[in-house]
Amino acid sequence: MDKRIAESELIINSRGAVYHLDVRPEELAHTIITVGDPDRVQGVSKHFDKIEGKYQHREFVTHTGYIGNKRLSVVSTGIGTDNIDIVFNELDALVNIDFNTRLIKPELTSLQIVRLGTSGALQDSIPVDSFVVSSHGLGLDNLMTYYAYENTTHEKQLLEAFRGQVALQPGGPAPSLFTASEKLHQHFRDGFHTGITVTCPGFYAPQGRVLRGTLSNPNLIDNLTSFNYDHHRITNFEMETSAIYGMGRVLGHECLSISAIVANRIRKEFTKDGGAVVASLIEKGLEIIAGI
Ligand code: R1P
Ligand code: URA
Repeated sequence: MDKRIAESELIINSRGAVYHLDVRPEELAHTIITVGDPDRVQGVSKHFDKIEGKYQHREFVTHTGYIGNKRLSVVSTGIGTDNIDIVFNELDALVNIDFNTRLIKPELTSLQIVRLGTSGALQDSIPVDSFVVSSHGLGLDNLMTYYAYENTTHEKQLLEAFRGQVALQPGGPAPSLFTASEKLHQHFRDGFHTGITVTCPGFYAPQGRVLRGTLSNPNLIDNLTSFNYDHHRITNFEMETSAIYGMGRVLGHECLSISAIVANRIRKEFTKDGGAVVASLIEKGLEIIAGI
């Protein structure tokens, strides 16, 4: 069987770079920070001691450089799990597919990937301007239904409890759930809340926000907030984490998602200075990541 990956499946541009990211294999570090907002990339790379290269195509901005001897890339994903599908397949291709032969490399590389994002808290006890590490990503989008993967026994138990406790709208999503990389999570305990992060396919109705549209599932937030299984609670909402953890499972990368809490949906509060809390998350996150 021809194992060569065709030009239509893995698109490499005239620069020899992967299509959406416009990054070449040698331009990517093996420790990667992902951020949603393209402008946040510079907010991370300004802390680098040396910048080796800057690349951009569409909303995907990548800066690669060094903190001390540690080589890092920071990549913006834009918003949503559909973008995570693109970014993660291309990051994986950059390290695990030979761009000359178009064959999967015999020795695979496992990347370390940490998301530094923003999020809304679903517990009264998690105030704005605090930080949450996602112990699990629970997807209410449908991205992971397109991939084959195995859940652990504990993940299956959590999913079963979720299906029993949280009613979703008829014809709604098939929830997916994945655990954070323990190798990365162990470095992010002090100063972080920890819990299950729910990943939504939108910012408004999918996160229970009402402006002028009417919700099909008005009890969603209450049910998520009161979910409890084996001391696991849902701490927050955002739009990428479950796909990051899911794609990490499928492709064999170590992934962790950390969020600055900019909104508390229970107290109905919003941060007074989103820039400051994100800047503080970046500083704290980089200090830890540079030392791993
Ligand atoms: C919505 O405003 C966006 O903010 C959050 C959500 O996940 C979504 O991407 O994360 P970022 O600030 O990292 O983009
Ligand atoms: N990002 C989200 O997706 N939701 C919030 O409430 C805040 C940030």
